[in-house]
Amino acid sequence: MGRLVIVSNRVAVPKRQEAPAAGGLAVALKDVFEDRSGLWFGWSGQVVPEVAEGVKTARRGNVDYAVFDLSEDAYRGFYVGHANGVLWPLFHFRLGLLSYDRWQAEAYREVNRDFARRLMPLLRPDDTIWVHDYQLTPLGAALRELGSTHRIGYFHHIPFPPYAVFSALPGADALLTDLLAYDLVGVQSHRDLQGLIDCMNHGTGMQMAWEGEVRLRGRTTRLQAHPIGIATQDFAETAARAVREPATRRLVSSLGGRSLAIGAERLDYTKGLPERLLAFRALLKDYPEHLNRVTYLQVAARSRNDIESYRDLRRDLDRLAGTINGDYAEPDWTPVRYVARTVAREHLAGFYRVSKLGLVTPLRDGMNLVAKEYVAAQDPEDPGVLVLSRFAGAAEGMPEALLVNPLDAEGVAQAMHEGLRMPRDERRDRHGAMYRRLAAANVGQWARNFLQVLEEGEPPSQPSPEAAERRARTSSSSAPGGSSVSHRAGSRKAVAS
Ligand code: ADQ
Repeated sequence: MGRLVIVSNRVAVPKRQEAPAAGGLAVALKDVFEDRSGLWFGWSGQVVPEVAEGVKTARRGNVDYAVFDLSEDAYRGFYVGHANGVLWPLFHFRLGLLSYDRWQAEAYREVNRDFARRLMPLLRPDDTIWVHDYQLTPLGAALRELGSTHRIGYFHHIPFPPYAVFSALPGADALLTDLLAYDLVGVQSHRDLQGLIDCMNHGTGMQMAWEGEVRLRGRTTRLQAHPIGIATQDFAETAARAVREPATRRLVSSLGGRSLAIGAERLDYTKGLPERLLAFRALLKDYPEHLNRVTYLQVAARSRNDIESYRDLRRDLDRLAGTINGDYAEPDWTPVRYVARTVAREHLAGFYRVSKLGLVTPLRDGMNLVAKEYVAAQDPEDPGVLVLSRFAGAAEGMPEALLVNPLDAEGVAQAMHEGLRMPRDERRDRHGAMYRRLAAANVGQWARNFLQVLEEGEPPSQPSPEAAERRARTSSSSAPGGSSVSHRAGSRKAVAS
């Protein structure tokens, strides 16, 4: 078997004796890298005045790491400007926050070409390449330009909107066509797959339907949903241990017997933080029995501070938390505890476990791992309740959560109220169903499934019932003209003319 080459925007080279990072891709790939060797390639996270040729390398276990630095201009144009100032809001349906600049769009493409130029000399003929996320969408096409004939897969971690939204991006169709350089394009949910297929149908002139395949110049590109998971059992064990640790015990004793509601995320405008604070205020206003009985802990790790909309968000949150506390606090009770920094993973796991409510209410989210971690962390005998935005990819696989529209403060407050009063049997039933599903679909399995389809062309084991239903519907409607469509068992294939 050839090597697995992972390409991600930022690469943290582990210190020599370090265990793999507790979260993220490193955990997903841990098992994969036990059986095969690999190369992990990407930006070092460093910005330097003089960028050197080539890459810096290090070997850890079976994996070679190869990283390079970015210049200040590349960092501003590619990363801050186009990736985070244009693509991030675009993919999260926030057109009003887009600040497009042609120079930055060109920097984005140039940095992708630079990734390709530096990677090509490191590749072996039988390598499989797996590219990650929106910063690197055009990388596959840039590698093909340089002659790569490898199997290349791409996983898109964030939502994929329909074409009516996506086409707001200048050069939208070129970016969609770039996706056809991949052998497999994975997204998080069936809703995202629907968006991606809608974009492909309108933006590339090719028609396809559910679990689509597109053929262009002899290459078949598959488009599929591969919902990412977490290391479920591992996280559950960490949480069970963490309740005995001082950090969790101190938190519990500080509550003075009150219930705890928790939210944890990066400080990002997609996560619905101000809306959640407003919903908590509605809880206190509409259901006064919770006054002085429930405390809301919000842990929000600062991120992307050099983008204006993130600084504005920070200011809004500071003000809102202050106002709610000013209006509702008692001398012995602060309704909102707001911690704007990262918290050690073990502590977070313990905090989830002692929280009666997990509040995960993004306005849009590819998946949202916090929702899964919260469920994994619960005591199965006396679990808390997850209040979950229907706009998180996680909602597709967690129908037993209390699903809410995060923009409806009173509706979210009602769900919080219901969660705080939910009988134990019902909590156990809902939690058990979600936990079983999470345990069966952990993150190592996600990586193996994706790679199996990429390397062996096997379809994913079971389409969701929703997808099967939609597929039945779409296969009975006729495809518009412009490309030939051949029917196969359960899917359609589009061939570019
Ligand atoms: P993110 O937008 O970063 O990821 P998410 O999936 O929730 O969002 O993952 C965040 C991770 O950071 C979780 O493991 C969480 O425990 C941790 N975390 C959050 N707040 C923290 C804090 N204050 N301190 C310490 N740790 C904290 C992107 C997409 C998601 C997709 C993932 C994975 O935006 O939709 O689920 O990639 O594909």
